[in-house]
Amino acid sequence: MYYKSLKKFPSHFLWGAASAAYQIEGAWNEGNKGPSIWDTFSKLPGKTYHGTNGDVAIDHYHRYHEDVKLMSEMGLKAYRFSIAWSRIIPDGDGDINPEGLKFYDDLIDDLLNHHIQPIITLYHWDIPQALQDKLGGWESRSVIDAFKKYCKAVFTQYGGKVTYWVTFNEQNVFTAMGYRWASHPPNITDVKRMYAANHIINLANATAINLFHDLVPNGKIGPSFGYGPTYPMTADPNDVLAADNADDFNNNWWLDVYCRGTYPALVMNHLKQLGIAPDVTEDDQKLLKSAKPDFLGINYYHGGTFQQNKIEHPTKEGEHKKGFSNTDPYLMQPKDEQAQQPETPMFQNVQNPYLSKTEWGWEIDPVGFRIALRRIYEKYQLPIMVTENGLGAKDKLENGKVINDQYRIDYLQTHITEMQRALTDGVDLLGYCAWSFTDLLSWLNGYKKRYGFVYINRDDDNQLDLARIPKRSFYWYRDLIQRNS
Ligand code: BGP
Repeated sequence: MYYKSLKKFPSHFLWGAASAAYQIEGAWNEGNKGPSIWDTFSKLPGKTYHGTNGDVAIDHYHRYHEDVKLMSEMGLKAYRFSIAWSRIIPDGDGDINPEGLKFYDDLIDDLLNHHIQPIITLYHWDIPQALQDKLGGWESRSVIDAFKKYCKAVFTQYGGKVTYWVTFNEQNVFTAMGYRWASHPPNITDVKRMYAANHIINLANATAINLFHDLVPNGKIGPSFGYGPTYPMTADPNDVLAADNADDFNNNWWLDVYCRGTYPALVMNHLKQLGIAPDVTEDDQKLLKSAKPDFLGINYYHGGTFQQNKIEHPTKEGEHKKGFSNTDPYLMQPKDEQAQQPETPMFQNVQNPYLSKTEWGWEIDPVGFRIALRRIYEKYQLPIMVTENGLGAKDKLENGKVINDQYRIDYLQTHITEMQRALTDGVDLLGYCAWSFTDLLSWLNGYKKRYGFVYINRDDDNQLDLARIPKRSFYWYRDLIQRNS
């Protein structure tokens, strides 16, 4: 497409930044808060980087006023944060905790007084530990009622003053990390259980959306999905097929349910054959169909490149006797292994030779951002809110007060330019929340992987003075917001 000039961002465009409760709040056992699964998991030996955890984090719980003041100095139009369920209902489904409600009331009022729109995430990975212990967390259908109770409490309390709400943050990420790779709580390695829990979370998502529409008729709600566009490694139709498969497994498996209320047929068929598909009842189908998000939240960091999986097992005659059923790559894996790794015959993830990477090996792909926004919008025709995008880097504090993070400015600048191209292409965009406003705890990488516009003076081992120091990118983003371009 050729344009004489790029379309301007609308005057109401929500330039924002994002965070999540566990990564910033600290005060993990204050204000009558109950423990969440992250409070417990982060203390298991060897699970997080150098044993880092969110006990103190960046102490936002006590310093939110200072943080909001900085947001206002920057001119932020929106701030996305999550509510810790275990502050509102410490044991998950019992009494509502007035102190928890008050904390977020004060934060929201402070934001509104500074003309910053709050965007609330209901669930950023921290189910109360009590529900994990009592019900088995997201593996039990009865957790849906508990989630509904929590949602009702916060919709009733804040629905009159907050327009934008996110249901679940990156369901694709926390189910895979939590139930398949045991690198997040609840520390499980079982693909069948992952698909089962994921289905229950879909039902909870639909329940929350329907409840919201009843209780907050003027509000807007949708899930935030961790999206990566899929590319074939070559024009070999087998690689194209592999990229399609990856798109189905990695993206459509969630997005189709959120936006259309149905699971993609091909993946479902594959999982059924392997005996690992979730149990979906007729009532479930009705519920999923009934819940329509008002917008889609998209977290974009990078996509993925795929090729046909050239399974390394030899394809000699008689191989099936040792557990291989055929020489077709789709059938030739040992059966139990295939049930644990259902994607293996479908695609293989490879490096993209055209892209550079961050210090943590994440591909840097601004054009992929435009591709992502266009593909999603074209397919689902829902307004999109970019709920996360940013660069994790090891920033250096110079002379005790300067952080020259030009690399972050370059990253954001190129991504925002591609977003503006997507806008010009016709994508309906509500806002852009950079990840993150301040530095914060990276779930598995501690405090040295920094994303913020504001440096926090602490490291992995020491809390230090937790001083807030605006980085160079802070002033750059402030100017961009002022110009609205
Ligand atoms: C997203 C999460 C965020 C944040 C971000 C950066 O997946 O929603 O909570 O952590 O990724 O990830 P990391 O801290 O692992 O670099």
